[in-house]
Amino acid sequence: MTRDPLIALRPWESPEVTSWGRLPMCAVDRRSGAMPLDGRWRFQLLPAPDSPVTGDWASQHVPGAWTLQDTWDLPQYTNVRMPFDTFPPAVPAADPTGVYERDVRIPAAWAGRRIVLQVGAAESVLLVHVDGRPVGVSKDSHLAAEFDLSGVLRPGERSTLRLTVVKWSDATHLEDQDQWWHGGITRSVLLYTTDPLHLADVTVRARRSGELRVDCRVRHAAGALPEGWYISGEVDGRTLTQDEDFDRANAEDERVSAFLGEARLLTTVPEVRTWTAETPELYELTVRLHRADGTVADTSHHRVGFRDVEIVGRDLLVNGERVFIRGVNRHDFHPLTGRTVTYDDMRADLVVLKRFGFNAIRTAHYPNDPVLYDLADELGLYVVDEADIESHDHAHEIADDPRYLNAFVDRVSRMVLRDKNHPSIIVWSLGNESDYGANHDAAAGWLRRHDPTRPLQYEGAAKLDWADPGLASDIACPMYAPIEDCVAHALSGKQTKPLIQCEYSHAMGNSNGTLADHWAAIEATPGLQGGFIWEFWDHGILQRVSDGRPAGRAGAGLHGNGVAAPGHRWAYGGDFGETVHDGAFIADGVVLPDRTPKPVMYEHREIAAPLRVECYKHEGIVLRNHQHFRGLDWLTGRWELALADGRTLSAPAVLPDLRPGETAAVPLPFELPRDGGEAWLTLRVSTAEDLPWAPPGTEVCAPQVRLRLAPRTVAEPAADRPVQVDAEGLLVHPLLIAAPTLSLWRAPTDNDELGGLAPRWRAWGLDALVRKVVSVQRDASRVTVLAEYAGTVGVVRHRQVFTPVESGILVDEQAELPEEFDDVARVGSVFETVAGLDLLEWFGQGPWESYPDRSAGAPVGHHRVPVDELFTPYLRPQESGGRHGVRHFTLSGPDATGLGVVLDEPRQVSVTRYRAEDLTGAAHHDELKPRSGCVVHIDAAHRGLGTASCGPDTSSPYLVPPGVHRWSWTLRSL
Ligand code: IPT
Repeated sequence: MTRDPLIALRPWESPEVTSWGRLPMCAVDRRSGAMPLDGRWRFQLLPAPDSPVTGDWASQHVPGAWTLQDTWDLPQYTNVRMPFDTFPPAVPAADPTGVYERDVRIPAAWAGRRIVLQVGAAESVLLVHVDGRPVGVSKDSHLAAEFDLSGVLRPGERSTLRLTVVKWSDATHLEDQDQWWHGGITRSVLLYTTDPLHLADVTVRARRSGELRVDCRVRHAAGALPEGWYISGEVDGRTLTQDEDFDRANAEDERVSAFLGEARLLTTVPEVRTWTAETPELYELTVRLHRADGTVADTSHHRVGFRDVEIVGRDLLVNGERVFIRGVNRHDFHPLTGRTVTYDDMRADLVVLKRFGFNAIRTAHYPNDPVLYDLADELGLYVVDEADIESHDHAHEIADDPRYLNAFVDRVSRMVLRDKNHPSIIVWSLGNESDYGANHDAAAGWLRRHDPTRPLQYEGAAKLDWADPGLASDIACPMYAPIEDCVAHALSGKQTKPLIQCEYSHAMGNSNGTLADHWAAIEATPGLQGGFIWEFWDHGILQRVSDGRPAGRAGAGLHGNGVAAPGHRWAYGGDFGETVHDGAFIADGVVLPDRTPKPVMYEHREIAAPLRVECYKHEGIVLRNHQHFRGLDWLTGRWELALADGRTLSAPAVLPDLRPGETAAVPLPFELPRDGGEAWLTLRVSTAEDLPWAPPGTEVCAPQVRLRLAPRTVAEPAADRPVQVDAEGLLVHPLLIAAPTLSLWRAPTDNDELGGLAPRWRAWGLDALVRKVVSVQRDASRVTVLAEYAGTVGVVRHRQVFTPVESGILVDEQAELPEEFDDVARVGSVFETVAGLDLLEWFGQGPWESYPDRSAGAPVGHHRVPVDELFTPYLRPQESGGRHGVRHFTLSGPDATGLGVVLDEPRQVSVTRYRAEDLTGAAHHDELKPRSGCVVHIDAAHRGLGTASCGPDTSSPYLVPPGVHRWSWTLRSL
């Protein structure tokens, strides 16, 4: 039996115990001037919290998860289901427990001061001992815990600090978020000191009118406050004044306290530069607490943004404007260090988001590292700050369980107390996927009283009735709602709340189909304001293939091209030997695990374009400033005219002076050449100045307009060059190692698999159609081949007509799909080339990957990309590398020889090193062996991507119907 009372009390199975000895949260930042305790700590991992600590110490780096640092306890991924099957609040007896120890020497100069220990984050229960004496307990894996150790740590002396971290607890049932399970101390540990007389909290309210109000709470370590203390403050050099009305009212109402000091400072900043995500203007505020003699006892620095948030009718307004929320859900994540992220990591995340047009983050699904909010204030991103509550697997049981009431209020209130001064935070969120119960209303009640300046949201309440979410949500914030439902709600006359989806457009694998359609509807429908894409990261952990262990901090490093370093792979659920796991569902971000943007990012960037080309009219090109708050002076432009004949003309653009929402016509920058065929005008828009998130010249969008359609051309037959086919009717060509055949199969995307399409396609036998030649007919120089492709439930009749023409061979194709095949992945031709053709050049949409329902961000032009760079290494290999709207292309070697293809109309084309079956059969990239030649698909029709792995499938215009499909293309040698 342990004699340690903290262990004997078993706080890991007591939901009523949220903490013991833990200080209240506050917004006074103590990071600067503190004594950092990061680095190596003595460590041992016990099989259970009540197992005896031995003399057998290893070491661990703090901050960091032990699951990523060479212990027997490895990461495990589950989504909804818990990693164990005990009912809340119980946890399994086998409960990995990390014991961290280190010695600290307290400077003699700290004598007489308050000494506070701050543990940035520990999951999921933290027990604190100093020299064997229990001093504190805390829960909530994503908030700091502070303990006043003034009487315990002795200045000038050495003490042993022990932090015991219990992995599974009653709190784990509240932290059932869709992510990896880890254990450890994942944010920094430090000690700081203050004068006994100190600022207990500072609350800043700064309005767009320039009014600033600063409320201070003052305490003294001994309890009683000394006489004569006072507060002073300045904002950007302007002195704040003491609010005497506030003092008088407190005195009259007998609110003046002997042990809680309160003071309010006021000022109004004239001609204030207001804060918005577009204009993240910050002012420096310093607050000082003085002793009666005027000396400074404590100081607190804040960066203040002047802005208002309010809901008026069904609109969420920032500074009076109905802003579009172009958001993303972001976890604290890094492929080497898990939930431990540095300033540089977070900054890099936000820089990527800004460059790709995002203006908002939901801190899914817990308060993020505190630095994240500083960066959001500074770079300009709206934040929905979410409390660490997700009881997904036992949502209903916990939402009304009074044993957890305390935890709900504790988690929400601590987040708000910590983060309330950030201008970037415009909405609070009570958590995620926890059903709806009285515990939510309790937390909402506290929140509404404490911070009336911001709306709050909670999907679990809002989903019951978008128009009447009750106390727990001011916003209708559904997840994965079909856009038609959102539009119908907005048009129903019943809408009462702004509709901003807390999650939409699930980015798993090759996904985010119909994003542009979503936004067209949002922008056209009053009442719809946007949403948060699920999610920013693909949470692949870098894993050594040789021993299956996480690469960890000292790992192989990151390449920066989306592919794991040689000998490594991106691990997903199941890869660490877990038997209970949810596979690749952890890889559903808009960036790959090394932060390489997936192609959807370019789609998003264009959808979010600050400057639009509206149309081409007789008076010229109509441009629109599509921002909410600023002009175009931070941008510069260049016109580009792409002609089908291969020419690209370019000219500098002079951007008009447009206020938000304004339009203007500018003259056509080029005399349109008479010849040259189809013509597309693109405005390449980049940053004109050096911005905190982009150097000058960073492209932010490339809006485009078509100036001329393609003329119809007819290929002239050339009878003197016969076409060769073999006995099976397969084309024989010196550049092809596999002749063009019919393809109805794509390596299933995650959406295809989880949305139930791929299983149907397999049941129809589309992955293994059996080709049988029916007839080969020669008519002069023309060869007609009829073939049948048999699946398990239907037969596709396919006809190919090969005609020699001036430029090569015209291939005219027709496929007739039986009614049974009513929704297939593609109808088209596939062939394989000889090795050595390593460069793809095309006229069509690009340069990045695009698909029929994800092609708004790929302008038509002349593009050239090495074949090896065409493919996107989605974590679980799948259909990838497609290019939409291709008119013609060449594949060439270094000597410029190779093949060329001209298509009858813009088609979906892909050129990769992999057959669809190579990709279908692989679970990770390191299993794939690139072929030396190219696998080329030319599709008459290609199904949209949709988002069916979690949410709506693609919509009907992007489906491939049964019946007759026709397409033709000309193949030539270069
Ligand atoms: C929703 C979750 O909130 C999120 O954490 C993630 O799991 C996402 O789905 C899917 O990747 S909940 C889901 C059951 C709709």
